[in-house]
Amino acid sequence: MKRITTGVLALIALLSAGVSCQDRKVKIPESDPQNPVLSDLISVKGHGILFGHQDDLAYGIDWHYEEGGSDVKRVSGDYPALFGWELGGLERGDTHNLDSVPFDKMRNLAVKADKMGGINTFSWHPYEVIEGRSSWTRDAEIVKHIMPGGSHHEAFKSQLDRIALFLKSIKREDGKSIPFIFRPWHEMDGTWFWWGSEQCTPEEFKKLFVFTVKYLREDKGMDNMLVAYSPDRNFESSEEYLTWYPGDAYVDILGVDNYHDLKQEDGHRDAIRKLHIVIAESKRRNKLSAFTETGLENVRDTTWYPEVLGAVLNDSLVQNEISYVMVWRNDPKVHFFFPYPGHPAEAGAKKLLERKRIFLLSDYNKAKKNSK
Ligand code: BMA
Repeated sequence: MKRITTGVLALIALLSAGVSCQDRKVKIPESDPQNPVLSDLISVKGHGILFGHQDDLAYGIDWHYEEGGSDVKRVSGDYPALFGWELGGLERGDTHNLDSVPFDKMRNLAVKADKMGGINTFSWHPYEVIEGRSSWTRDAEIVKHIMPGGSHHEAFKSQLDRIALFLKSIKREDGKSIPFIFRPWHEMDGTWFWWGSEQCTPEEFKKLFVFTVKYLREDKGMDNMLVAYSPDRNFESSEEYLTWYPGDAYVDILGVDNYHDLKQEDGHRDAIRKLHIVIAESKRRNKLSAFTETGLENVRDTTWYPEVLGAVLNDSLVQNEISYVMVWRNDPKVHFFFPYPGHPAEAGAKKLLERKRIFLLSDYNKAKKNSK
């Protein structure tokens, strides 16, 4: 019975997603329900929230590029269901990203993640193309100069060409490029990136987002790409959340990044309230929703996983609607967001990941099977 209900629900969701796809102005052949990542996420929605970790397979505390390595697995016994990767540096032709991950290794690990049944999601902290400054450049007008008609538009397109070349080169054994989630121009409601709220207007930002997605999909043929919209937590209403929203044709997953609220006393209530806004908008638009980035730096509170993030993920609307939650990377030299064996927060994180409705890789693989 459960299987039949799940199947019917998935079919309804697929059909309704299909309606929204017809409204799209750009032709997105595989970003409709045929995209396997999209249809899998739709089919398991409400059964469990996928747990994700940035750079999980690449390095962790006291190890890097070890076969089978994963801090999430070392603590919980299983890999995450979602694997985050960072592209910053690729746009200028670097061989390693800004966190020293070689793109060749990233490609192999993303192929492995896909083969194991996981989902890959890519963030991007690009160097700007005018003077080559980092994403954290606050005192320069960049966006308007890289748009069509701007002085550095062609150079910006070359940056996107490099991104496309790499993402298309991540292939399955049958030669097909793997489906993935791209999350460009994130945290635009903050002031720390050159595409942030003080560095460009919402209109300029929307043009940047639309241009990026259209260029990658239409000119570069990246029809295997889902796109996530993820402001940081600086909104209190749907209107504020949508200030930078580029339009339904260019977004598949509505998300939010939120570290700040979950550092405050009782901040889980604020985080839940904001996720409810994200969920309401995603439902209105027949889109998926996600908690695209979170974490507590160096996991300095042992109750953070089971009681703080745990409280957010226990909220019934969040549990029924959010597709995934991703915590940030474990860099031994800079900062880490998931505990390692022997760390005081290990038991609490394990406890959260043992919950029935939090999906690690094998839970996700089982849920996909059951929904078919
Ligand atoms: C930030 C930090 C930086 C890193 C950047 C891109 O949140 O982790 O150290 O360079 O993300 O991954």
